[in-house]
Amino acid sequence: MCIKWLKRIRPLRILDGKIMRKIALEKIRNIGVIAHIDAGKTTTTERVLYFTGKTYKIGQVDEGTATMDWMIQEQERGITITAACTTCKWRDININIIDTPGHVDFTIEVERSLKVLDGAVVVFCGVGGVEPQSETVWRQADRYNVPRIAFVNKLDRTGSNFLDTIDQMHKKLGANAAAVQIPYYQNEVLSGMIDLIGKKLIIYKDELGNEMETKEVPAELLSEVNKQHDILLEKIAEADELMMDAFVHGKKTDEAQIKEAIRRSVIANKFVPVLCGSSFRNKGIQLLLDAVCDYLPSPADLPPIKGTNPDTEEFEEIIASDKAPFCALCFKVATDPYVGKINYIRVYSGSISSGEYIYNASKRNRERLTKLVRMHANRQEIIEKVHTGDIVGAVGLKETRTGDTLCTEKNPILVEAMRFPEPVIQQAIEPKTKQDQERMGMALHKLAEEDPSFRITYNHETGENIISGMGQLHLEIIIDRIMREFNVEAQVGAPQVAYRETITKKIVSTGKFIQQSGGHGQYGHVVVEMEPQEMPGTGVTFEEKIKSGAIPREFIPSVKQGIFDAAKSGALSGYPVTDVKITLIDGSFHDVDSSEMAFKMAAAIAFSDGLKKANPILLEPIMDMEVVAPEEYMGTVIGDMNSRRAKIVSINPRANVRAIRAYVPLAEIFNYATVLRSLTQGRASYTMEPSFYAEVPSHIAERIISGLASSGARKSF
Ligand SMILES: Nc1nc2c(ncn2[C@@H]2O[C@H](COP(=O)(O)OP(=O)(O)OP(=O)(O)O)[C@@H](O)[C@H]2O)c(=O)[nH]1
Ligand SMILES: [Mg+2]
Repeated sequence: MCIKWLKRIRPLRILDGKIMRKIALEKIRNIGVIAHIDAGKTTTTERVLYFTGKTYKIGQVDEGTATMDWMIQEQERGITITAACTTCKWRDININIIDTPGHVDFTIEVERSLKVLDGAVVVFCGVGGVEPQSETVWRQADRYNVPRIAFVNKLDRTGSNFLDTIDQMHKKLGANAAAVQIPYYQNEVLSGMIDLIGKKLIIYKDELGNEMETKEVPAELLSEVNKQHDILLEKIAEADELMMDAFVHGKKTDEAQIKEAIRRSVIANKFVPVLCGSSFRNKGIQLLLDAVCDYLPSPADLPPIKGTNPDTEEFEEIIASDKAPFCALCFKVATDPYVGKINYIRVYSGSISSGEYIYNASKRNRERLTKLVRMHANRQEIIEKVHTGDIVGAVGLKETRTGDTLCTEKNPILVEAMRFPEPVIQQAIEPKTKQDQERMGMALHKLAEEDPSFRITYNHETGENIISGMGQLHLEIIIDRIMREFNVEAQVGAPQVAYRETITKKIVSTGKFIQQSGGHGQYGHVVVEMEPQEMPGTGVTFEEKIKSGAIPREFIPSVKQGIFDAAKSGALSGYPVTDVKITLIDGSFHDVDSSEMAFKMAAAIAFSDGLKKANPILLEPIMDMEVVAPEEYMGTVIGDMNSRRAKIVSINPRANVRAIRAYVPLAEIFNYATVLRSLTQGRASYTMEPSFYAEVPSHIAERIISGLASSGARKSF
């Protein structure tokens, strides 16, 4: 009897020595926490870990004890830098959470997280409302079609306004959002919330938020609650047919029906329920967790993702099922001091065990998975097997990089790659000694592998290593890591703008690489059309329209390679070239002397010569900037902005301050934090993010090209 029973509950997998059964797909939620900087993402995630029993003590961002902000640089600065994953359980649902950074310099972390997540909790600050970076992450979530719920945080603070934040979500984000709760204050202290679906009051009984009591809605609030309840139903009806039908025909809907309608419309990405609370005061987290389970999709609820078969180049659907062939996407690479390189993967279909071989369809090679780990911020738990829907760490994959698809050799598939932002700022870095040079080489390689928005180049003219990234803070953190983690002493130049070059005229250019003086010669000849891209931001593209075999097919990839190599350095000042459309239209070859190398060289010559003829210009990054300052400083701040070539877009009142939105060239706002502090006695704040590239005015371009505007003071570390 006993043996039989034991057999029946045979474990399907072992987790760190503990017996665990495989989790049904419907019981999984893969969610991200996204928001403007400082909105309270990490504070909220720490509370989630506490209330789900994952941690026994609440981690505090301000004390540097947050589990999710584990990097020393995060703890010192009180900000999140790297997206951290963890897993917890609420009710019978397993939740994989990724806490993302809000600072725009680390936008790649949001981008890669949204790529693999099934749903998101968007946190808003109840005082700041919909801040610029909230708009950015919202647009990112739109791009990946990620269903979301909203949590308006910091409602304990004076000046916070829950309903106004929802109003801003309508106006600034165009979101079909409505409150499913409203905050409840007693003597101006946030003490609970009123659930608008069931129309009941939930009061917190203790500071830690462990005890809650459900009560009737106080009579004086009934009319407001009824009004908000009706608005909620109306908004859901806009997104859900069944609800619309009930609404139009005046049918009564019960609590369960309303919740089902919310779930359907959230998964369809047509509605955003808005919750409220204060993570710092431990209010609203349990209800947020309920909403994550009730409304956000499981991997089974979403339509299958599409991939391309690399052999046939045809689209194929990847079915979320353990029975389907294995397919996963590597979305992050990190180096752990003990485990070594960890590839974070999201499994879209099938399952795999440690020790098995996988096929990297992006690199077209086989690699062995030596270990599988479940990530808890920077800690790992060893697991034997991963299943569809899981987000885990894989160890042992030497060649696999961010964006690579892992699958089986029999069923190769490529999941659409993610977008990596272009760096806007660069800095020279020189090691002090020979030993430092070796260590720095290793450090730069490892860091670039972890972070696709960080690039390394070598300036042949000056003999300097140049590091490029998304902003001053990004490079500051990279330099700090090079010094501390890799023990490198280095000198760094002042941060400089990463300019770009482009062309303004359509031309035809010819490139010849012909050497025929005795022995085996070289013969490459290409004719290309070069024109400005219609859409800025498209980058350099290559198309081939060769007629009647003027260039044999086998040499076309070399032509493309030659062009992309040459595009790394422009005609004016050697900055990378962007937004040029190249069409290969003609050329010729020699039966014996033509080689891949000869065509690569010929293409590079055609491109470089063409650039000079096509009226090249210099482009600079323009930042979308918001300065929030008290009314009395408006004149000073605007005056200063005007002296920085800023174009002011809007000035809006916000609570008791004003928000100025402007486009400013990055070159004009280095170290703006210090400037703004002294202009406003520390009473203003600002955020900015790269928005687009624009032509540098000619008098400034001349100075940059002649080298006058780009010398930077050296800093030594
Ligand atoms: N008063 C109040 N302060 C809060 C609340 N939630 C977070 N904070 C504070 O806001 C600051 C930022 O909180 P974080 O949790 O680090 O914010 P974040 O969104 O993770 O920030 P980044 O990851 O750097 O973008 C900290 O000082 C928190 O203590 C809240 O509900 N009320
Ligand atoms: Mg954070």
